[in-house]
Amino acid sequence: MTTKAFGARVARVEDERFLRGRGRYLDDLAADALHVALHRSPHAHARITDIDVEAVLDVDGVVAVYTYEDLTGAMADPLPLLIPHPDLTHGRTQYALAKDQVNYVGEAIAMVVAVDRYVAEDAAARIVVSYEFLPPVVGLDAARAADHLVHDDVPGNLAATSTQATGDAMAAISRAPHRLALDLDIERSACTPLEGRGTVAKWDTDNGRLEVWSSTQTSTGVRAAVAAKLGLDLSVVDVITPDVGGGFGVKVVHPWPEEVLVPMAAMALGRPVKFTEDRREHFISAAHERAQQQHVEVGFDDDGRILGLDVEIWHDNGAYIPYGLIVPIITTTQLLGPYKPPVYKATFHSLYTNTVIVTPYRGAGRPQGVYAMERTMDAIAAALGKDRAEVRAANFIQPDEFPYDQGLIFQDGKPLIYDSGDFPQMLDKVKALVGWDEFAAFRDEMRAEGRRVGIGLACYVEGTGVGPYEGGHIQVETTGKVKVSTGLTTQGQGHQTVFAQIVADELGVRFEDVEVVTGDTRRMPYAVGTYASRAAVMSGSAIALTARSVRRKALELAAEALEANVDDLEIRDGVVEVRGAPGAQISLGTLAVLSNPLRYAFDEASKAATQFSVGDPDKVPVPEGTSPGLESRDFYSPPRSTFASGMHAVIVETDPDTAEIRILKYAVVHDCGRLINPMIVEGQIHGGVAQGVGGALYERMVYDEHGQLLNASFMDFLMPYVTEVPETIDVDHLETPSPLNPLGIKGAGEAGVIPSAAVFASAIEDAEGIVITRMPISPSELYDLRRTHAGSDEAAVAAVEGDS
Ligand code: MCN
Repeated sequence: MTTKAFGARVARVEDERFLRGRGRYLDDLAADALHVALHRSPHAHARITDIDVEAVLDVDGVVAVYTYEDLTGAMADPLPLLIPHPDLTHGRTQYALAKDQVNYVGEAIAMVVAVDRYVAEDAAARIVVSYEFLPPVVGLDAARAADHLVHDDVPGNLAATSTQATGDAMAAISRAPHRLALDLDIERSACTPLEGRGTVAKWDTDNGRLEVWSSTQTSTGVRAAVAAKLGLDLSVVDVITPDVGGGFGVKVVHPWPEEVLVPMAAMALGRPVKFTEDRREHFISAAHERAQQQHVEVGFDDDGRILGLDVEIWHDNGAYIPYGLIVPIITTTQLLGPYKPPVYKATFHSLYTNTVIVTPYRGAGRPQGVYAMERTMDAIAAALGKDRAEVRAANFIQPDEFPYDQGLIFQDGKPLIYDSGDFPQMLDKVKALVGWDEFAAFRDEMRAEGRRVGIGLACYVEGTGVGPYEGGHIQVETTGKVKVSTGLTTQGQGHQTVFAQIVADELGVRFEDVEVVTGDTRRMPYAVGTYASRAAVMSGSAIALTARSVRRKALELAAEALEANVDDLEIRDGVVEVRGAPGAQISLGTLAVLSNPLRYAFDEASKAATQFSVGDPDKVPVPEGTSPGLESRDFYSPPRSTFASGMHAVIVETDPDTAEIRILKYAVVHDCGRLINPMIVEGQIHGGVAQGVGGALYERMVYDEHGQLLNASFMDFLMPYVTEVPETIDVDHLETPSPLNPLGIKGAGEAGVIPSAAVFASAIEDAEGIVITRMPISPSELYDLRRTHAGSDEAAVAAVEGDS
């Protein structure tokens, strides 16, 4: 191996294209396409008694209009429930177009196809739907009360109740010398990527082939869903993911109604059709996450060591549950973080509400779990009057305890076994980075100036690189260029760069000679998708294994051509050399020619190849079990997930008058095993922290009691600007390689956002001396909290019960 790209701060190859405006996003495609607009329900809960499309039909420029009545075959069935679970006893999914009932504002009822989006929207507005109103169930309190039901046939609004336990937690808690109970709340938010959802479809009538472009996180999933829904053979459907302007989880659901409706219309009309979601549609008809109520009971000893932990969670899954129970399963399992309570029990209830569906958003249930656990750690420290870092350290799994089995089942259905980590060292690092031990002096200094500051800490463990598999295909061209493809998709994570880094090292070629394609089913039809911070582990490993196969093949061919021993060969910058024999060499491009017994001299490489001979003339040119071409397609499938970890610390200043919350310092220590590209990982962490700042301090979905989303625009939904995100985020890494994959890597893509609610709650509580139990928290809420707690000494220990 002569190059050293793995681990280097290589600049992203994709950036030049993006920065020069050469990105090609969904809406840049198919300029000649017809456009789709959806008529969406303005009501949160109603029976549809009539749909009148009469007024649309004579609108100039309208080509077609569809309602549920026009759906046939599998299109008329509800959309799939992607991840069933035995505890999901009442799974409900929506129809591509509402059948006889709507269950949230924004649910699609009719689709208009027209010459442009303007005509389509105007026409869609002319559709008259008659409703019989039903009482909306909005928010977890209403769902739990179940005075009204979202779905008639789902008692108690309960999609599922699920429990995992390692023993009798309440018994352990009742025996503990100290006990606490906490009631916590975290609100709904959403990932709001820069680019909304979108789909283009073209039906080739002559050849019976369907081409679909989708701004998706899983092109193979969309392909399978489209084929199944439209009754097509998989082999006639291609799905291609163009550049994607952010996904953050929301684009992993498949198929979205529009992803099957658009191809259906393209086939029916024989013309390209396009749907591009607008911002308001994204707010009201894509997906949200986070909303949970949590009740925590904990028993602990004098050192703050947990002796028993019992958690009950009420999770708002919105009107339907296409993605199954993944989010609350992650919350209840990942809640444990770097800690090892000897007895743990967690129960969650997943509840229907008449609001937008909830599916994974970056972090996917972990921010809520970490919030519950870290609030608990802070409460234990407060109850015992101990340092918050010390209490955490007392509960850490120790470095010599890996692999550590938490005794639960993780989201992938496999045992929750942590593969590696070093939490004590990580805590030392984050304390040093933020200045934990110097903070008391800093607080005094600030106090003397009339300023109020607080410091917070939050730790997490993150299961990444979830299976089942991912693949890589590598082909060396006769020019020496190396073409790589993997089936999962890219939304801005820099995959073209990192996968090229892996190939450059594994194959021994120049980084610049490697070109990576993702998310194109024509190039790689077998793939899963980009979510659960899995691309580096899954596709990275698959590509590394593939590169090793190609390397083996190249060396075997070169050994024949150079009449040398394989062990004496090395590959440097795309040229195979015989060690110690200057001049005895052959390029990979030439080997690519020799690998294909079709020996026409089309190009320079072919001419150069004529001086070499490979293959025994007495043998068949392509013996059984071999294949022509210097290429390979290999797959990687892990035994189970690998567990990354991290700790964040923040110093905030709260304004004594306005309650404004300012970030003075933000520190992150992160362990994602071996780093492929530290610059990209840091970028991922920075982006995640920015999203986390939004989630902790600004963003929430505000529904009124009728189920109307009151802040469905960026005028009202507050995303943080650069002015709110800390200019400097101090990041330090720890590398405990994963023993589960060939490169020792763990995922990193969600890390930045996971502990945000927890770490800000911790810091604001520290600054204010007021227990924080609801997140996010805005200045006006902090102001109200201050007023409620003014003069109340017991405020800081409000949640304490038992004898502590
Ligand atoms: N990486 C690395 N070394 C490691 C681990 C990761 O260099 N040890 C690099 C990877 O090669 C990749 C990036 O860091 O370039 C993130 O890797 P990984 O953790 O595997 O995550 P994925 O690539 O699978 O991305 C998914 C993850 C998730 S789940 C969400 S949500 C998310 C995220 O990443 N959405 C994103 N980051 C995003 N970034 C952008 N710009 N846009 C999104 O929609």
